[in-house]
Amino acid sequence: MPRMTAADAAVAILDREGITHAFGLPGAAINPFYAALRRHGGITHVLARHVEAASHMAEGYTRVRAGNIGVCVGTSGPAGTDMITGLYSASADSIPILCITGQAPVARLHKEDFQAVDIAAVAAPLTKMATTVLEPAQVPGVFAQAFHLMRSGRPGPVLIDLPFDVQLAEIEFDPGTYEPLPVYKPAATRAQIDRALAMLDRAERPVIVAGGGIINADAADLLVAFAELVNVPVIPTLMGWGCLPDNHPLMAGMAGLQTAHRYGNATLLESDFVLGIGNRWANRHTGGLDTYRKGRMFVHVDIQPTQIGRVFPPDYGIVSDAGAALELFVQAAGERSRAGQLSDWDIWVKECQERKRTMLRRTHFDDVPIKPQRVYEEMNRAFGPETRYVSTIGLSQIAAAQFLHTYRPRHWINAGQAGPLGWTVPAAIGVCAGDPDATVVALSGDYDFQFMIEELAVGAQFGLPYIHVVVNNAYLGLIRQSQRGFDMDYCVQLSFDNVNAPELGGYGVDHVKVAEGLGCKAIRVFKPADIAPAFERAKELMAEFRVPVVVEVILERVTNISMGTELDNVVEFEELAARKEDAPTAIALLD
Ligand SMILES: Cc1ncc(C[n+]2csc(CCOP(=O)(O)OP(=O)(O)O)c2C)c(N)n1
Ligand SMILES: [Mg+2]
Repeated sequence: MPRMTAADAAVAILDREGITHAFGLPGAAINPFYAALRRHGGITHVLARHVEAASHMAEGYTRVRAGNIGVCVGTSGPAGTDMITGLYSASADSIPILCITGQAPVARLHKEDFQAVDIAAVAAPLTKMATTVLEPAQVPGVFAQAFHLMRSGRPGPVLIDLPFDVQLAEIEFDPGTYEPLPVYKPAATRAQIDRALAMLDRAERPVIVAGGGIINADAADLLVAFAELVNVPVIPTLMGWGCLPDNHPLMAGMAGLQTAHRYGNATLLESDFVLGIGNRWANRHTGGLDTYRKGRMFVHVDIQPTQIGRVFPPDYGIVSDAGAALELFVQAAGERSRAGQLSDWDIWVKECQERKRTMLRRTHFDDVPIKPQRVYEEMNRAFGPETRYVSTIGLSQIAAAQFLHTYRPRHWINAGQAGPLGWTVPAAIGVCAGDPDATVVALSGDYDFQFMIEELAVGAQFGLPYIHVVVNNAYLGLIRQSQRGFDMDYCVQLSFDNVNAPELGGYGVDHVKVAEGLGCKAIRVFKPADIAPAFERAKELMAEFRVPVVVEVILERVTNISMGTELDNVVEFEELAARKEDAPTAIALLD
């Protein structure tokens, strides 16, 4: 039996489980693990500049490809606590990441040791498992269990905390015969699917709400096949966006309070039946439940049994992996279709399409300073369907969801539920590491960008090029807008006269200089006509220098973006599109 340190065994298991990348930074308590990484030599390590960033890089890496699991590594004490936000974000969005931390030696855990914190207890509510391994011989079993848990049921993160002496202890372990544990995924039965289809059959105006579970299950093709077979419009959630292309005739728009389309909300409110697959009924999607539920019947398919009925009791619930359920939905609907037993919803589909064509928001403005809507219009023109967008939170993200287009699963990569500021730069770097050939375009408000701007250096150091669009209003824009309810504009201004950059006219931080200082390229734009050339130049710079390229767009300071508290009271602050010239990059044009 091969004898090796527990840290060597851990790294060997990472390899056997398909891990090729790790994001992190060393410290004294995790050095034995780094020594094992070095001896192994087969895992690419990306050195983050902040440990929280390493956890977000891991998340971006997981999200870009089915089967990926991002690994983040840090030392004891503050490194673990820094990664807590990443664990929260990953667990909230059902994304598996493995967080590995160093720890004080076992005998010193209760003796005021430097940087010894009970990280397993801190991480417990945010993970599927969080454990400090006290016995070296348990290390292989704990890692095997971690991968089993991350991949089984509703995916989510795991934390493994390794005391210094546990890492160094020698154990018997044979990597050659190591085998990943079987993965558990509940699957719907045919009887359950038939029951749901019978309920669907009685509906007059049905919709499918397609959640992120479909993307996690890598089942977007099955969703499209099923929707086409039954000819039922699809409303993706923010996490499900991209599971059918925005230009698909059955893409009815997103519904919600903020990240939604006018036509998506109108169609949801017109519907009388909702089949939710792999979704959570998150409140940013549903708004008030009375409005959301009124007059409609609900079927809910979810991989986690306890999700059924958690937000409201559905009329029928099915516990299933989204992919397993959709396979049966396609099979059963195919049989009904061949037997001529499917209802005809053609008129309803055409009504949904008409709403998609007519209920548009205006994007074409020529104002200086630039209105944000115009930026998204230019992005739609400049970036093709292969683009993987990465974003976090803010008016920037909300407007992006309203105006950008997504055509493929895993091409809208967003921290949907936790929305931690600072997520965007490191997540984009993780996406680039996970898919080096991808066209990656990140989008941040100025504040999100400033949170973890230092990570740009990681992109420059490791040759991970992407375009980062920064929409700068010198405001915590979303919070400024929500403070209207308190009749205040308090502690939300990012503007100041930068003594080194008077040309910024009071917009504060000189993002171009900071980005350049970190080894990246950067362009600043003040006028609408300069946005498109800036994007083209950014593509050239990215190709030439292989570093992140920032395009900063100086926006008007105050723009309120459409949002509301109920699906039927979303407030529009700008004039709506009246002619096709008002929204020239909308999917279905007004004419
Ligand atoms: C860690 C963290 N703190 C606070 C918030 C609350 N928050 C959400 S959006 C926002 C302002 C974002 O400003 P910016 O990135 O400039 O985007 P804008 O809304 O101006 O487009 C804040 C403070 C958060 N999401 N995350
Ligand atoms: Mg801002």
